[in-house]
Amino acid sequence: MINYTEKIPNNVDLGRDRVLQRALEHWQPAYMGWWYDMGPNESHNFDVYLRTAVSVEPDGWAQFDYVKMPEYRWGVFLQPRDEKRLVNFGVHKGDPAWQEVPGEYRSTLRRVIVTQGDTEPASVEQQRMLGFSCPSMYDLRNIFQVNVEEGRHLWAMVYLLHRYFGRDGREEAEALLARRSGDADNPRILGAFNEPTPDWLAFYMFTFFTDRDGKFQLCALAESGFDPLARTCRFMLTEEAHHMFVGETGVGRIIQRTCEVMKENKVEDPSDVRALGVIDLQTIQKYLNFHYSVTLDLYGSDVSSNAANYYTSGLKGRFRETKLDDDHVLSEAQYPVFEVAGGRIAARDVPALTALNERLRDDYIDEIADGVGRWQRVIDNAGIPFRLTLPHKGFHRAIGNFAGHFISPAGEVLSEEAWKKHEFEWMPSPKDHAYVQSLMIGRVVEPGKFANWIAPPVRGINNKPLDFEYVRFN
Ligand code: BYC
Repeated sequence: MINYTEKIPNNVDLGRDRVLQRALEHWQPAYMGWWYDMGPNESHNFDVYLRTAVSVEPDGWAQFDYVKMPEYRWGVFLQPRDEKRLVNFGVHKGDPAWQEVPGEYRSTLRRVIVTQGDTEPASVEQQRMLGFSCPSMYDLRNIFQVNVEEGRHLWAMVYLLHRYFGRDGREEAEALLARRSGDADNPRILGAFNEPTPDWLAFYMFTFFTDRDGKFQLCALAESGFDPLARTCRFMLTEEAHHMFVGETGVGRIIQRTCEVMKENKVEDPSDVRALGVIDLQTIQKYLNFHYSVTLDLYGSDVSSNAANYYTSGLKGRFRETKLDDDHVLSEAQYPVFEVAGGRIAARDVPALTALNERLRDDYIDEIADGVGRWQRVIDNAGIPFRLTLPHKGFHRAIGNFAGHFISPAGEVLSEEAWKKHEFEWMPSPKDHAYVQSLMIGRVVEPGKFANWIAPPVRGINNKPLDFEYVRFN
């Protein structure tokens, strides 16, 4: 069970390690300072119907109650230790999993943990203004739940930094509160986390696409031979599932509402659809193209010696590593990556070890395709002849083999000029953004009411009715 009687709730017996406890208690006020500055704007006094983990077991989510977000009990929760766990891949395969950081991997491991940790506060910063334009109290509560849990994920990484990396770790933990999403001088580490999330369609796309990168990266880190990292990530994954649910159902509900309005009014042309105050399917496709492509970049270069080193040293595995049926060393295996050669996109086999970023990206794409298929069914069920498609994975990429090339969503290699001509047929234009923004001025917060551009969800949170007061504004 999680101990909530301590200043920092935890299930790692923090009280036994006074030095660590003091270090984290020292970081805690800095974290609170960051939350007050960069957490959801003007929300600090709201009572929000949040869930809090009471134990790290799968059924440990029973606790729902009103909480003021600054009083959310952020803390340190790891999945229980399996004494028999081994390093399951790479050159140390078969050794007992490490309970301390191996000296030779210290800086590499610290870097991976910092990169993971950096995304968590970044996403909170990106979303901090959205409370002002929420489509319902239900949705407002959901974004707040996502935000407090991202804050908790930051705690998870900061615990590892403080506990296992001494002074360097403490400095990195401070730096995590100093960088700012989109800041010109001190930005967040990875590209997608410096993009604005200006509206709710972007928020749902982000939680569908980018939080799912979180899932896949956490799954790869949950295979780590460094056991505390693996155990931390396992528990973070249980929190992540709700975020992706918010994204998938959010976009699904927008599509559903658009389809309802199109059918009722027998319109198909995007300008007619917009005149009725809902988001046309063409704009939804453009948002999809944008969020998908910037998220694909988060997997890093297609061919990466960093990724090979992470794997060989046993620090970061593949998706579902222990379920895969091979040697878990990858000394002989090959994997295809794509590149632009002679004006065309062609596959080339490379050593599988160097293609681990690409492989994780491909695993991710499979899951994304299923989700987009579920959105498509909403459109099909309405009898509307529109197809949502995933663009080619080379489209609009800034990292890896496709960076610097101009690939159309269909996968043609174009000149820069030709690509630019079509840019705003494929990606949201300033006008598209302005239209979506125009729907989202002011918030809808009467219990049970939803903005015109989104359908209500099928059910409420924790079996509460849709008109439940999920947020009390005081
Ligand atoms: N933007 O060898 P390469 C989440 C850099 S999301 C900017 O390909 P590597 C969440 C790279 O750092 C999951 N720079 O990279 C979601 C390297 O720099 P140096 C976050 C980039 O190391 C929603 C250089 O390019 N977790 O949790 O194989 C809400 C060469 O790169 C980018 C993780 O990412 C980029 N997109 O792979 C909240 C897991 N990509 O060495 C939370 C930890 C690459 O030249 N991170 N670079 O200075 C990693 O495993 C790896 O750092 C990456 C990159 C997979 C991201």
